[in-house]
Amino acid sequence: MWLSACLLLSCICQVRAVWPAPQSFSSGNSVVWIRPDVHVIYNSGNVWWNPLLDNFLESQTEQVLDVQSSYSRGRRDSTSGQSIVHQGVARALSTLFKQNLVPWKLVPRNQLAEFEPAANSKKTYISTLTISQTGADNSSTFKPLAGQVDESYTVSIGTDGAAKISAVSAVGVLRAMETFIQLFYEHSSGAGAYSNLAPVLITDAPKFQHRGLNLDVSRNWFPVKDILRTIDAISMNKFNRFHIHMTDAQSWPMDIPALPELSAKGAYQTGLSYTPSDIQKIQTYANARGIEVIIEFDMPGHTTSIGLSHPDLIAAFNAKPWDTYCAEPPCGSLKLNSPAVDDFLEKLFDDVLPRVAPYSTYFHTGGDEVNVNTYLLDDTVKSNDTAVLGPLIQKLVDRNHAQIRAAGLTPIVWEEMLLHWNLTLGEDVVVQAWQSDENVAAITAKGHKALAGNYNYWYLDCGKGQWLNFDNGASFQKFFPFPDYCSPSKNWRLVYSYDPLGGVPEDQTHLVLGGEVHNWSEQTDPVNLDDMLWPRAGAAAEVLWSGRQDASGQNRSQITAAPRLAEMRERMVLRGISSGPVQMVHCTQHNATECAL
Ligand SMILES: *[C@@H]1O[C@H](CO)[C@@H](O)[C@H](O)[C@H]1NC(C)=O
Ligand SMILES: *[C@@H]1O[C@H](CO)[C@@H](O)[C@H](O)[C@H]1NC(C)=O
Ligand SMILES: *[C@@H]1O[C@H](CO)[C@@H](O)[C@H](O)[C@H]1NC(C)=O
Ligand SMILES: *[C@@H]1O[C@H](CO)[C@@H](O)[C@H](O)[C@H]1NC(C)=O
Ligand SMILES: *[C@@H]1O[C@H](CO)[C@@H](O)[C@H](O)[C@H]1NC(C)=O
Ligand SMILES: CC(=O)N[C@H]1CO[C@H](CO)[C@@H](O)[C@@H]1O
Repeated sequence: MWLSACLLLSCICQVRAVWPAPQSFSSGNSVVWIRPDVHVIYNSGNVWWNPLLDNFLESQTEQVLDVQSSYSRGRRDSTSGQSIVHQGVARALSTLFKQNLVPWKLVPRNQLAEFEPAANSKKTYISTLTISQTGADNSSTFKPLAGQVDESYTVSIGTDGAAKISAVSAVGVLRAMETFIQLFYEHSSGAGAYSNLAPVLITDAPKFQHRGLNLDVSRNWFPVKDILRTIDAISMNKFNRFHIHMTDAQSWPMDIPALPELSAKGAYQTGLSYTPSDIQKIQTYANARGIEVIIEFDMPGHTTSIGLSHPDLIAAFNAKPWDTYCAEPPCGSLKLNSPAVDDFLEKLFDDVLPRVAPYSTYFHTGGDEVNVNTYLLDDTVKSNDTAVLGPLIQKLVDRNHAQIRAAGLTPIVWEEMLLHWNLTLGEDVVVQAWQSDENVAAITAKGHKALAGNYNYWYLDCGKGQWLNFDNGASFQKFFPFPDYCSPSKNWRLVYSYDPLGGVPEDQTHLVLGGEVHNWSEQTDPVNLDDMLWPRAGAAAEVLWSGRQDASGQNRSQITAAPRLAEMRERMVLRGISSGPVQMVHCTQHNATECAL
């Protein structure tokens, strides 16, 4: 009965599971169950723990593992990676047994019984999961430059219940575990967790080295718990970078012990700022999930919030009419020819960089949307002539980047610094594009490493309409019905259609490290955060991990992606992420084929 049902529905059995798509995935339709007391063997053959019976998870995950500080204390390389694997496997198995999916939404209505194996049948069990890590981890494993960590892995499950994972690095094991748990469903009778895909053989590695999500935490305030939940969600989708657009004109939400007045006066409200221990917790929490946090201090524009505590450093502070002096109110920019600004920056970076550097290898110094007219009001410059401003911006960026390098970090800048201001940047500097695909190509043409993320595809904030209010006069008519500058909303299909390499000549594609999907937060706060990011960021995650094209060179199709993304969305919801739906249940119950056009 089960066998014939499965043959009948064998396509359903085959196409489901695993987001983002592995590079190579073969599977059958045999059922294997997994024991809740499954033993995990890691490398040397010693059985480690049993995640549910000995309450390992409860005792371990609250404690945030500080892998980098254990490196700096000189512990053996393997020890730290081993703890990361230990915790990651425990978290994954806990998800498998406690937050797993009963797949009623994935099969036609009232056919779950035909899809599920009989609960009282004789069961083949996975009783041991064998994990082999073939390489040694080092301190770069958890804060790599692009290319320094091997995230590849294999997963196999035999029809006899033999389950094996192999990876070069601890991070590869984490990626493998995310894949492994997606191969299982929860039985509706409570009989346990099973996979109906055996034999499974997956060989996988990311297409791009830099797979990021950028969250703006200045325009609206996000408590640490929302940040940590977002790190959970991005790790489920195999992202490896979390870019925090930390500071902007509107607020300065980060405590700087050497300059306490910055957040005391610049945060939206006393206390709505990240303490050094919050930042360390965010970074170590991310490291333990194979993610590197990249903090951005945007400058010289987008710095008005500094003026709330240091009015002497900021030109055109809250200048009006704002649209003459900046892209978004309140206006304000660091003065460009002021020794006091240099002293301030020295002190700021001296405080922050040593605290960030143990867990991260990049620091983003911003540089977007510099408005020339702002410097007409800068008493140290009094000019909007780019021939005057260019060398001053070069000096500011050189100063910052020298200090960043001295702290062992690598700078990232927005594209304008290279493409608009024509700055001379170090070879190490990564340039982040946002305005067009042509600009990604222009960055690589200049020999720089680039990050893609064209706002026409990968800006998740677009399409909510204007946040400006218009009176009933001419501007009301002109802006009616009030779309924002990048309307319409970028739905997951559009996000999925984007190729980070689009427009980049073949001989320069190696310079595209990957890309980032962005959420500017003018209209996002903790209440709608998950729905703004998911499932759409997941669509970018698959492009970055699996590539826009599949193994045969064809563009990946929405029709085959939709059922998998819909399943992933269900799994994310069970894991505490309030993702919006991919489609209506009718489509998900029919493998999306009924909803194909
Ligand atoms: C499910 O979708 C895949 C991919 O489009 C298709 O090959 C398969 O025939 C579909 N199966 C069913 C049962 O509709
Ligand atoms: C760690 O190993 C990677 C891969 O072999 C290498 O690129 C990196 O430089 C190493 N880092 C350190 C600190 O040794
Ligand atoms: C520079 O300032 C002058 C007024 O001093 C103004 O006429 C001109 O439009 C400004 N240039 C730009 C590029 O905005
Ligand atoms: C940068 O170079 C481009 C191309 O030569 C030029 O069009 C542009 O005006 C330059 N920008 C500045 C700020 O000088
Ligand atoms: C594949 O997708 C890219 C955009 O990502 C598009 O430019 C190209 O035309 C597509 N190719 C085909 C054959 O549809
Ligand atoms: C790099 C970048 O995207 N800068 C700005 C572009 O527009 C958004 C939305 O208005 C701003 O929030 C960004 O600061």
